[in-house]
Amino acid sequence: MIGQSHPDRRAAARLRGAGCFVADVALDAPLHLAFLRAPVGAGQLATLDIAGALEVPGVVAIHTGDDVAHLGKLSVNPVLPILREAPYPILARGRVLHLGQPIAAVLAETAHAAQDGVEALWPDIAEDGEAEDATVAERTWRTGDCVAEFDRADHVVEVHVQHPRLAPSPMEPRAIAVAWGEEGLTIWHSTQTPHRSRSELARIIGLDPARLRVIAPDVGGAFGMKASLYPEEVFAVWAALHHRQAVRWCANRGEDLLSATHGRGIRSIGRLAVDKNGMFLALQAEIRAPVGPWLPNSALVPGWNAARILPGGYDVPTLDISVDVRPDGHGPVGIYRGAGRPEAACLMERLADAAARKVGLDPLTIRRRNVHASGALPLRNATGNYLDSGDYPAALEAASEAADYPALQVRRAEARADGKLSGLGLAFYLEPSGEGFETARVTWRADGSVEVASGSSSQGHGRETAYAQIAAEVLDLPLDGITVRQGDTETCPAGIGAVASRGTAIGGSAVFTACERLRARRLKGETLPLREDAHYENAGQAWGYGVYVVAVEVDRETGAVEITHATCVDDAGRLVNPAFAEGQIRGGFAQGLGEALMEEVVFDADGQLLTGSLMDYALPRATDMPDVAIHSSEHPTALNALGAKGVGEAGTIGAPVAILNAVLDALSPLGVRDLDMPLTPCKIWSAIAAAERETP
Ligand code: SMO
Repeated sequence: MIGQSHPDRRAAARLRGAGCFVADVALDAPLHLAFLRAPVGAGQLATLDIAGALEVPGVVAIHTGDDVAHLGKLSVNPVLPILREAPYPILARGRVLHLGQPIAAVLAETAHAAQDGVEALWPDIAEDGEAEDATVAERTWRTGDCVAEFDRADHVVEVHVQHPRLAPSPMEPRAIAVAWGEEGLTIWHSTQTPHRSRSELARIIGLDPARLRVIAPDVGGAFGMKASLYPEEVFAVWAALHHRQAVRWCANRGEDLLSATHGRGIRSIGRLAVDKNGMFLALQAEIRAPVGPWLPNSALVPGWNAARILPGGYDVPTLDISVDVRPDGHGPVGIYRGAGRPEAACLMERLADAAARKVGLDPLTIRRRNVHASGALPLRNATGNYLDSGDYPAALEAASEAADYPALQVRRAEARADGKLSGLGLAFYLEPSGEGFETARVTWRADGSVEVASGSSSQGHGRETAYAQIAAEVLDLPLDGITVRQGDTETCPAGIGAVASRGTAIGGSAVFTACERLRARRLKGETLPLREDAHYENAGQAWGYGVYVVAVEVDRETGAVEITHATCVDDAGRLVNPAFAEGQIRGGFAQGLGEALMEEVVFDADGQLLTGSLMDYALPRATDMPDVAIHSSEHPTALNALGAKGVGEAGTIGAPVAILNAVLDALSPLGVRDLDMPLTPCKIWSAIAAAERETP
C-alpha cells in the first residue's frame, strides 16, 4: 500500500460539487457579515456615521472598534527574537493601519443586505501616511572569519534579489461559519490548523476552549494563507457569542487580495567569496523581510527561513548572515508555500551562477564542486542545520542525465547561432519540513474495520487517502476498510495541521506508529476492538532537496518567455503515494512559475492596490504550464518513523530561480546581468531594447 498511487478518495466528490466547504454548511438563521474596509493605508479615523446604515433593510447590527477593543492578541511563533510587539486590532479604533483593514462590521439577514449596509457607512479618515516601520525581529548568524576569507578570495560576486509580494490565492477564499448554542459554539473554518484555531480563538476572546468545536471541512487550498487567524474571523466568533446567533462570513476574491496575508516581498543581498577553482569560501547575506502592521502566527517564519536555510546545500564554512523583519507600509504578510525557502534558494542559486560566470565554469560544474559531498550527510552545517539524509551530487547527476543537460547545451548553442535568445537554468534547493508533534488515534473495531483519527489536517492534498494507505500497509488490511477523520477538534486528537511540509513526515508517522502498536498487540493475541493513541514527535526536521533544470526561449520582439524544457529531481524520502508527490511538485511548479514570470501585488504611489482582482493579478493558467518531467530519488530520513521528508513546497522553491537563471542566461549575450521577478514580457522587452540601444 505504501508506495502505490491510489486515487484521492475525496477527489471525485469534490469534482462533482459534492464536497462540503464552509459556504455549504447549513446554519440556523445565520447573521451574514460584511466589513467596511479602510480606503487608505494609514490615517486617523475621526468619525464614522452609522445612522444611515442602520436604516438599510435587513441590517441587524453594526459594530465598531470600541465593541471589540477588549479582545486579546494572536500569538506569534517566536522563531526570531521579537524586539517590538505589534498590535492585533479586530476592528480599527482611532488609527487605520493598512489599506483594507476592517473598520466596522455589519450583521444582516442576508449577505446582500450586509453589503448594502457597508455601502451606507461613511467613515471620515484623515490620511497621514504615517506607518510604523521599526524592526520587529532580527537575528545574526556568524561563523569563522568572513573578513579574512573575503580578503584571500580570488573573486567576490554580489547579487541583489527583490522578490515580488505575492497573493497566495487558494481557490476558496477565507470563510468561517459559526453555530451558536447554550453549550458552546461549533465553528466551521477554512483553516490549515483547526486545533490552533480553537486555542487562539479561546484565548483571544477569553473562553474555555472546551466551549469551542472547530471543524475544518473541505478546504479549497490554503498555501500558508489559512494557517493563522484573521481579525475578521475572530470578529465572526465574537459576534455569534454577542448576538447568541449563528454568523457566517465568506470573503470574496477582492477581500482576499486586499486583506489576506501576502507572501514573499523579501529583499536579499548576498556576497560570495570564491577561490580560483570556484570553491565557495564565505557568504555574507542580508535579508530584509517585510511584515504588515499586525502579525499572523507565522509572520516571522519567511524571514527566518530565508536566512537560516543559507547556505543551502553548499559547503560554505564561513558565514555572516543577518535578517531584519520590519513593516513595509502595506498590509499583512505571512507564510506562503515555501515561506522563505524559495528566497534562500534564490539567493544561493543566483550567487552560484554569478560565481560560475566569474570563474569561467559551467553552472553545473560549480554546483558539483560545492554541494556537500556524497556520503557527507548527515552533518550539521555552519548555520546549525542538521542535514539529515541524501546525496546532493547524485541529485545533480540524476538531473543532468534526466534532462540530457549536454543535449540542452548543444540546442542552446544552435539556437543562439540562429540568433535566438535561448537559455538554461539550474537550481539546487532544500526543503526543511516541520518539527514537533502530531497525533493519531486508531480504532480497530470488532467488525475488522479501522478508523484513523488524525490531529493533522487536509486542505485538498489527499492526506485522507495517504493515511489510509499507511494504516492498510501496517495492519495488512484492504484500503476500503479504513476510514480517516481529520480536521475536527471534537472527534480527533489535538494536533498541529497542514503546514511546513509536515503532513506526511510527522502526521503520517503518527498514524504509522499507532498502527504498528495495534499490529503488535493483535499479533500477541489481544482480541478486537482495540484502540491506540499515538503522540508522535519527530527527532528533528527532515530536509528534502532537489535539482531543477529549465530551458527557455525568449522572444526578442515581445519579451515573452517560453519554457521549452523542465526537469525536476526531488528527494522526498519514502513516498507514500507517488502520484500525490508528483501532484505537489507540479502544482508547486505552477506557483513557482507564477512568481518567476507573472505574479506581483502592485500598489500605486498613494498606496492603493492596483491588483485587486484576478483581472489584474496575473495567476498562471493551465496553458502557461510546460511539460514538467518529474523524477524522484528516495533517500529515507532516519528522523521520523516513516522515513518521509516534505515535498509540498518543492516546486515553489526550485522553479522560480531555475526559471530566473534560465531567462538571465538567455539574455546574457545582450549583456543583461540581472532582472527582478516577475519576468513580465514588458520588463524583458525593455531590458532587450535598452541593451540594443547600447550596442547598436
Ligand atoms: S507556507 Mo506552509 O502553509 O507552512
